[in-house]
Amino acid sequence: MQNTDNLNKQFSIPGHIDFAEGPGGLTIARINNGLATAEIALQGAHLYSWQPRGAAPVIWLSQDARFDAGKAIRGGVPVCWPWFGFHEEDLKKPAHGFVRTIAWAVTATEALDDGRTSIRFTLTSNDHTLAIWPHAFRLNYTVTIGQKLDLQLITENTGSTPFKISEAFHTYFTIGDIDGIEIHGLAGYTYADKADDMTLKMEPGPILIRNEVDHIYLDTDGTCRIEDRVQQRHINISTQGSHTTVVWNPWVEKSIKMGDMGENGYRTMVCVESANALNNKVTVEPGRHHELMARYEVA
Ligand code: TA6
Repeated sequence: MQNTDNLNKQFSIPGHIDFAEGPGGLTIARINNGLATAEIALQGAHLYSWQPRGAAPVIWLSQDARFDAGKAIRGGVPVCWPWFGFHEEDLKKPAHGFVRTIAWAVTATEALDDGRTSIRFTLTSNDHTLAIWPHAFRLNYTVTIGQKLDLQLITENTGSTPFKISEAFHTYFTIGDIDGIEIHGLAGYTYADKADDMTLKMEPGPILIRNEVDHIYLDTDGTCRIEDRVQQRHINISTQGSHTTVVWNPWVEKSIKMGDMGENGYRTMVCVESANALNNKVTVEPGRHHELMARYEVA
């Protein structure tokens, strides 16, 4: 386990990135360059804050988020891997896979020529993961912070048999108010409605959210946009290697059940998740790799 002293010795870059003890005693990376600020917990390589200079925060974090060892942080960008949602055979296994609640290693940091900062997290299969999921893998997750936010998750199959994954950047975005947004770019796509027994439906136009929404859009090209009338901005989302897009807002009842969404938290957040799930699962052959990338930009 890397501690803040050896992380700072090996990977801190003045004017870009350093490491500290964050909320709940979790080790965090703090990025503060001329272009933006961000914070990422090493647990789950979980980015939970990103604010471009001159803009309001873009990534939402619940006021009641718990930063406990082994507990998923409510908000930010949970990395869901090697399965999205519940495990298909064993409901006792953690929802959204196991990588968002275990420690990743920092393996590189870089100050880029254009002023951005990148940090790479690596997670390699071990006895703990093999006991949950019997495949050898290496994950390299590179986060690049500037006026845009770039996420790149590379899955390598280091074993001798193919494996199939579903995955997502389960990103919580900050919005002015849930009544004041529309999500564009998913019209015409078929989605499975998780709040209605996974019934397949067609999205007719821009998405308005007036109750619980849990839509898994299939065969998408991953480009979409959140139009936020209250904050008078758009959040543009573009991807590579993603063929599923999930739109989720828990609304009132589900928020109360979840217990860590904060008072009326559902009103200031929406999840738009760049994923591969359901019939968009990805098979990775031995020795091969698969990339999932997303870029967020405020306009
Ligand atoms: O992506 C939407 C979803 O699958 C919802 O069904 C809800 O379960 C949400 O993820 C949050 O899941 P979590 O395990 O983080 O509470």
